[in-house]
Amino acid sequence: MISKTISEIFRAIAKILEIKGENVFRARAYERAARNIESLSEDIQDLINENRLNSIPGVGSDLAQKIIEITKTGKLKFFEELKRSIPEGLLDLLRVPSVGPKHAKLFYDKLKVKSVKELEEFARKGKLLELEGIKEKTVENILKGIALFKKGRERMDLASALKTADEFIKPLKKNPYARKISACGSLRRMRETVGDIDILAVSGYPDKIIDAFLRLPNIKDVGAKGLTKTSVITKEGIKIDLRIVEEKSFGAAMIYFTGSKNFNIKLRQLAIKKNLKINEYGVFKVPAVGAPALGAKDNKENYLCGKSEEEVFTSLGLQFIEPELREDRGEIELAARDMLPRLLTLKDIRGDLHAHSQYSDGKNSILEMAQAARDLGYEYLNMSDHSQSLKVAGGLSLEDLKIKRAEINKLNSKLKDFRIFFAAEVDIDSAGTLDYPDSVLVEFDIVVAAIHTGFKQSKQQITKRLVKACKNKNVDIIAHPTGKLWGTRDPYEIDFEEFFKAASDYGIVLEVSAYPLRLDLNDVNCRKAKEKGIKLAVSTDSHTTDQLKCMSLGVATARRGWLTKDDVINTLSVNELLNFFKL
Ligand code: DGT
Ligand code: CA
Ligand code: CA
Repeated sequence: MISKTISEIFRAIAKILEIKGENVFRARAYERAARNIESLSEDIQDLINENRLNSIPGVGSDLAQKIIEITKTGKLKFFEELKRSIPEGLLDLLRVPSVGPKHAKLFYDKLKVKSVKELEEFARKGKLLELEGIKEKTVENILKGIALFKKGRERMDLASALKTADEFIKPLKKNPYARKISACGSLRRMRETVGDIDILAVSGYPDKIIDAFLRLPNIKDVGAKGLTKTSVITKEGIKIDLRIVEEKSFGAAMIYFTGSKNFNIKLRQLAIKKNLKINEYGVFKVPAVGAPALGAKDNKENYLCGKSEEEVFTSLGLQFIEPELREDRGEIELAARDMLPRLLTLKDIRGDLHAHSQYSDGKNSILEMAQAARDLGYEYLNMSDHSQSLKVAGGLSLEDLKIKRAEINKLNSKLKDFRIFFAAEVDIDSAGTLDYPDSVLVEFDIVVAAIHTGFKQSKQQITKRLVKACKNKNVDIIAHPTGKLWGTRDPYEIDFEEFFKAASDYGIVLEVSAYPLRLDLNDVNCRKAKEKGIKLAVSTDSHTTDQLKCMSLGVATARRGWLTKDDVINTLSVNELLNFFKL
């Protein structure tokens, strides 16, 4: 996970530069590069090998050199020197999202705060309030930030977990002793956050697999080591559990180590009702009273099945339950009646309804974005650049819009079998007013509206803004509805009852953002929205051609929210979509 190390170093550099009062643009450039490296869907090593580092927005030749140095040595000389120029503990404080450089310096200078733990103590004891410019609200936000910081240490975001798992699974796949290998646990369920990574392998030679696993780079500590399992900690502090089973137990073990704890408990109860016993080794007949007790592993006589997940589910009288559903949220009951929904798949997706180009803060031209979308097999792309007031993100003026519209018209007349929609991601301001007047909004093919400021408003105020946006007859989609940004920002509070009612009443489509740090709406809210009859759009919010590939994360989130093809509008063909939006 070298990209994580790189983005952490860049982010730290940005903060130190800011504390030292250096050029803010330089600091921001590091911050921006960090953000984009973090959300890469490709392996950064591939980019280096193919000399494509400059395809990352914000990465020029200077940063490219630094990236190469970090991948080669794990460190950056420039950063090591920079660190020496500020007091130690200060850097840790800066990792707390709600603590900016100015405050960190203040706490350090006045209170000698040297760690996050100390900061939390001072905040709780009211000591921070004695400092100039620190109000109750500031302290409240700092405590929230600390909670977020701690949570971020305990669990990781899904995209990072997938990347790390891949680093370990890929080489093992090539190992001649490994017959099968797969991730399981919350990662296979595609949960929005992952605590630790669980990997399962089939092999007749578990010791060979364990040896090969322990020789992989990026391992810091070996926690436990047994004959058929081991546990390690990576250099980034991520725990990985590996277990090796026999072929005949693979399906049973996959179910056991994938299902959430509650799912597993339900399944076991169901087995008992059917006079069966299920564990990680297989499904077994329960011997009659008086017969010898059932051992866990080598009970050859009573073994019924366990090789594949399908046969285990069948033996319990269940339909196959997709990993994303295994949370004990009613799926087992439906599987028993053959009534599970047929979940959305990546193949069903025919276009992306939220993307940015160079017109606002994207890295690529409209044509490049369209070509990349077409390469993914899509039929359309919604070019939703930011609206005018969002200056930091290059929001488009009315004049810019005219030029953009002309360019899209020209491209559409040239591109065969592909349609670019003229759109905008229009800011919903703190009063719920949209950032372009209706006379402008009406000109767009599709209007995506979203909140980008005023996150700290009350639940009531935020809900009012969203409802007001729903009522605007030009709004089609509301993007990343809860504003959550993993590790940085908790979702703002919304009265979902009221918001969903408005979306449903006014036919507003809600986004399931596939952007790795968002996944918003999340699984639970997807399902609630669907139950209210709301349609959803699974979109990537891409700022580069590369990010278009993150669609799979949004699809996974939608699947966890029980969504089917019919619930999601970007499974429609161009013509069906034109019809849907009455274009
Ligand atoms: P995480 O790592 O916190 O994101 O969540 P999981 O679901 O990956 O949980 P983990 O790593 O503790 O365990 C991996 C799998 O093992 C989990 O999906 C279900 C199973 N499992 C864990 N603890 C128990 C348990 O106490 N009873 C049963 N039946 N299964 C368990
Ligand atoms: Ca796990
Ligand atoms: Ca585990």
